[in-house]
Amino acid sequence: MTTQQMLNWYRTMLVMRLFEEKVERLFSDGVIRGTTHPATGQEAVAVGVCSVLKKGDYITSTHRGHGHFIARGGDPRRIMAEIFGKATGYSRGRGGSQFMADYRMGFLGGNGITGGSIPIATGAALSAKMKDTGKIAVCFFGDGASNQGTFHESLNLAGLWKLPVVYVCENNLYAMSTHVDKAIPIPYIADRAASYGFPGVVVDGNDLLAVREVMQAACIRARNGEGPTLVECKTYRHSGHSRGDQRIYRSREEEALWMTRAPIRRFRAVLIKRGALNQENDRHLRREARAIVTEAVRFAKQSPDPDPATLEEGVFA
Ligand SMILES: Cc1ncc(C[n+]2csc(CCOP(=O)(O)OP(=O)(O)O)c2C)c(N)n1
Repeated sequence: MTTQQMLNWYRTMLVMRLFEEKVERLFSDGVIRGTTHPATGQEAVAVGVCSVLKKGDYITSTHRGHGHFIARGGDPRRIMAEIFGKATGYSRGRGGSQFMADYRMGFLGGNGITGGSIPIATGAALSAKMKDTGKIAVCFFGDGASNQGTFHESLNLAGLWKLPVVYVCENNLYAMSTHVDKAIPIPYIADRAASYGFPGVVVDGNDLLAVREVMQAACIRARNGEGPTLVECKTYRHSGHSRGDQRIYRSREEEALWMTRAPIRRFRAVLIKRGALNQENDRHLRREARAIVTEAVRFAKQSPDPDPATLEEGVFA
């Protein structure tokens, strides 16, 4: 782990945060339509997880996936263009916020169906095993998704067949407005892995280096043919579930408490303590991150709309 790598992770978290804040503003200003699910506050999970992956490894994402894509090395310009519905977007403007993918880089897509990407990652891991490609699959999903049947069916098969997959549960305490304690009768989602014969680990999801450490062990297991791991990352989304959510189901005190554990500020403190970050390079990295997001918006705005003549392309019936 070099200083440069750590600074790159820090900058990626800044880009994720500024990107989400920008998207929220563009929606509330009516520049882009539809809805969006920001992942502000969950940056350390995405960056920590992606920091240990190899080129070609598979990822599946969720309805809250802009940051997953950015952390995996997706081009923020094309991610923004997709949210704008433009032809230059990752899904040629047809998917929008929740449905962007790039198969060439192994990013198998976000998913508007809660838990919908869990069997996709499991299938990708099965293909990697059958073809002996050495690739692994990583699957992001929320605490709510871990109550879906598809979660249990997927984990059962992955455990049975010892598939090279890491299940990453971003436990941000809420599924829309439902607190996890009202939905799950056990304290740790990670414990669910025991039913399927593989380890489950709980980690502080707001601590980038802790996430990385746990993921490193899980990926080694997967690559060695020892099978899956379920990693439960305890985290918190700073914003509402989606645009327009007034957050009446949780207290401002709870939010303030979690702000003290905010992942970017925490990682910044680590970098300062290690002598890697000072006022000057911090300002420089922030400026760079802002420029990346500004350029993404410029690119998206100037990109063409999809050609109506291509309307039926990619439509299967
Ligand atoms: C099968 C299905 N059921 C319900 C919904 C509506 N829905 C959208 S997001 C969401 C909550 C998901 O919560 P969680 O998995 O914890 O992810 P988070 O939003 O916290 O990231 C629900 C219920 C859906 N999209 N798909």
